[in-house]
Amino acid sequence: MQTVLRSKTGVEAIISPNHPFTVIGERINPTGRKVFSAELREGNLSRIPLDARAQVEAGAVVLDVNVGAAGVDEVALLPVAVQMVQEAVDVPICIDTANPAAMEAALKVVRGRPLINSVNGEEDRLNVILPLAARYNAAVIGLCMDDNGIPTEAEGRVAIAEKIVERAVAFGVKADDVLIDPLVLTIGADHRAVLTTLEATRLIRQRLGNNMTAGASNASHGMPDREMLNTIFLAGLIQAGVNAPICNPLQNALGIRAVDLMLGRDEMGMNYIMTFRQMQSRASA
Ligand code: THG
Repeated sequence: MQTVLRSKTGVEAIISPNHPFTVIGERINPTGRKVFSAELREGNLSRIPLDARAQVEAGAVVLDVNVGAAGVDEVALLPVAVQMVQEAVDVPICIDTANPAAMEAALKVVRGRPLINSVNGEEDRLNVILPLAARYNAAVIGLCMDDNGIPTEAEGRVAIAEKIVERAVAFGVKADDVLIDPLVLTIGADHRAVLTTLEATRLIRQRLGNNMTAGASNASHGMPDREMLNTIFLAGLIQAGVNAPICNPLQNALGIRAVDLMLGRDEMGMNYIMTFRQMQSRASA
């Protein structure tokens, strides 16, 4: 199972179990960022190249681009944001929007081979997003929810994952190009929600074998010391089978390399040591 994404110049991000984990940087997203949200409403995108460079320096090898905030015209703004990111850095892009028209507008300007974030098991979504993935030769994230919502039991999420992969193949998207997202919910809303996510992750890894992503930082909203929770949770997700987490590399870069090292995927600890040295040299710069 191998998903290959490409940047504008052909730099590849290869997502595969047993490879070091692929860090998808989450920072270009207005969620919880009042100033950035206000800037987006005014059409001011000046923060985006800075966020792009900082995340790549910190170890992100793919960047998620999301401009979804109240009052923002995503169809107009998302393609501009995507172009700014690919001018600032040379990594593959993960296009993050729930708006199919904005998705297509971004697909038209993105160069290389992007990741579509996302489709889910809802009929409307499957029928609109999967043909886009096929037409633009993109990989796609499938969220484990459908017309009935998010299953509270792991088996329900596995069934949706299976359905998404089947439908993708029927539309001409290879199973290798479907990343499954078991869905991370907020711990503050349900203190047992993480258990379902981890169980679904293990089952999907065993039965389908697809590459997997997850938004690790979702769980910690509203809790103190989010950084601690995010890092510990990432370790659990990765051990269960997530190999391309969407996370904040400025906080989690060393934690992720630590998990790689513990799981025997970093020979002599070279990636861990290099990431540590880069962080040290940035701190003293
Ligand atoms: N799955 C998939 N895509 C996703 C998610 C997912 N995309 C969006 C989201 N979830 C992952 N991205 C984020 C981005 C930011 C935060 C959490 C998840 C976040 N932001 C801080 C906040 O809201 O408080 C703001 C940080 C700041 O102030 O700078 O926590 O699950 N496929």
